Amino acid sequence: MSRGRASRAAIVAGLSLVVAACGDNGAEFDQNTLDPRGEAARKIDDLFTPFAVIAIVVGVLVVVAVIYAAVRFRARAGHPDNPKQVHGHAGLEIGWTIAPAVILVFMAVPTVRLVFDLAEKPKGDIVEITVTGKQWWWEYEYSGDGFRTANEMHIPVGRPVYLTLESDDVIHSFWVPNLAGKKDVVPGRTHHLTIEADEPGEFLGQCAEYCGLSHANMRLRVIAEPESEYRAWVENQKVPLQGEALTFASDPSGPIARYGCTACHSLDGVPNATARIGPNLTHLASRSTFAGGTFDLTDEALRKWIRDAPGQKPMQPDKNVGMPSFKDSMTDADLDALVAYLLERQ
Ligand SMILES: [Cu+2]
Repeated sequence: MSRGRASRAAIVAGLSLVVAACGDNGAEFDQNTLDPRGEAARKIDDLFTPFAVIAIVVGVLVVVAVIYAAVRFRARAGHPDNPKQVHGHAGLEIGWTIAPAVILVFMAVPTVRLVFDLAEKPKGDIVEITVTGKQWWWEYEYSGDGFRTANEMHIPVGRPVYLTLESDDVIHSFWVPNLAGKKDVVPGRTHHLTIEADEPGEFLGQCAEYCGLSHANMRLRVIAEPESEYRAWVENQKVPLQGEALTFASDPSGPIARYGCTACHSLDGVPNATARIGPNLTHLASRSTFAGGTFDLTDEALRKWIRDAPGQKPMQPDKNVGMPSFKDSMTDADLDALVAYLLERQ
């Protein structure tokens, strides 16, 4: 293969890898900040697009000028053709200092205005959710309704959702590109972010700040629903365990007690089962994914996970980060009972 062909092949291979990264994730909207589906994201996009045009125009002008100068004034035998020297030319110096400064001020004013605008707490009929970043999943507390869930956030369409962002361990970053900008989630600090969706749909998000081994497996979904469906979901989440499920989960000789599940996980309604190290499992069956949005919630995936979570997703149980492995300690019968309980009995 000639060198030209080889480099063309390399470029095509590289580009196809990049394009392959934009695969189908099962959600309707793949993380695309250029496809705004809510007010905050749209305001950012409305600022970004004209600025991108300005940047492209400036960039093209500079590149064309550089190429022109390089070609026009290149060294040629017998042709000195030196350009006229302009060093110290006051008019030019002032001109090329002021022109970029004017462009920058023109861009800075709306940018700063939007930064303050987006930071403001929305008024009216809003939803408030406290988001806690954890290695490696997201906890959502619907404080007004008194329940906690994980990774999949339900929001009502057309209502601003004011998020309070906190971290339990290291720095994370909350980002749902179709709905809003990115906001860091920093231990010891409280940040806020407003998201809002124009239409029903499932919007993908991702932790956007490297936070350890399973950073790439710290995904999230925002599920925007019409008000009535959202309310129905909230009412369902508020219901604690009852009946057979409560009996199973509270049984002091049952698998949940024997494997110490409630040392890390909450089970609403079960006495003392309020730990927040791992996700609240009360309504796990109502979610479509688990483990930080890493796996679809299926019988097989859940089985593998409970058996040996660190084998499924890089974690550090030796440092008390993530779920331990039960591969040598859990019986098949217990595993069957736990999976059936988590998937069916709720
Ligand atoms: Cu991260």
